[in-house]
Amino acid sequence: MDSYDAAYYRHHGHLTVNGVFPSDEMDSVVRDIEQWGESFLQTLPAEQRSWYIDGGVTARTVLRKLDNPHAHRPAVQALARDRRLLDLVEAFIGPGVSVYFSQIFFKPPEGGGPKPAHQDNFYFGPADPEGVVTAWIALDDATLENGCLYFGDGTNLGPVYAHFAPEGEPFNLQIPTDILARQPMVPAPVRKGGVSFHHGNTFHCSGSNNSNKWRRACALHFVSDGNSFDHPALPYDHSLKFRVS
Ligand SMILES: O=C(O)CCC(=O)C(=O)O
Repeated sequence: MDSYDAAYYRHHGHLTVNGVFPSDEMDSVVRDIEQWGESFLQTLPAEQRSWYIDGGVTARTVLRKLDNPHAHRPAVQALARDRRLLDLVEAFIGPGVSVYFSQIFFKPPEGGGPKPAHQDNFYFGPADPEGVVTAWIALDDATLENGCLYFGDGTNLGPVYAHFAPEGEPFNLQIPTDILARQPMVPAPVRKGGVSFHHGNTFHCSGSNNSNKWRRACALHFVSDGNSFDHPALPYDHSLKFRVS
């Protein structure tokens, strides 16, 4: 990464880097998470279905997400420790990093639902907001049609706002509508094997999948050495924090 990219990230709060991983490596991660997803779905308790099942218009029951793949799947753990990725992560938050939380997002074809705008640092509540960067690894091409991410340019430089949750969805925390209305959101398409990075304060959301293609991604939420998480909005399992450099 050159100094222009690092400056772009500091100024805009996000950066897209294509070609970090080859396509065939993404295919093997997809095969692994598909297997995991099938067994997870079979044992998913009824009260957790609304959080994990996609709320889009898909006729089938499809998972929306899976949590903490870095703690459960060696294939994702290998991505988290991969130097091709860590060199970029460390350029943003310095050497000595851990994965604090991670997620697989499935966004199925023809109806995978949107993710409302939010700031990761409201969810995580870090002592040092600068020491949180998400590496969103594209397991498929992410496009305008299949629901790529959108970012609020420069919102990394502003505050973390108190989020609200819709009735019956306490986990679906989002930025208040009046604040969001003042903030243009710019699309950030990324090719399979590319990585979209965002600062923990950066407003981001994703659209619906209106295509016939999957839009799967693995988000690794990296944190700096010594950062602490004293006011998380949701319960996170600190024992799953995974030191990678
Ligand atoms: O992939 C998505 O739709 C949402 C991603 C996200 O919110 C994140 O990576 O922090």
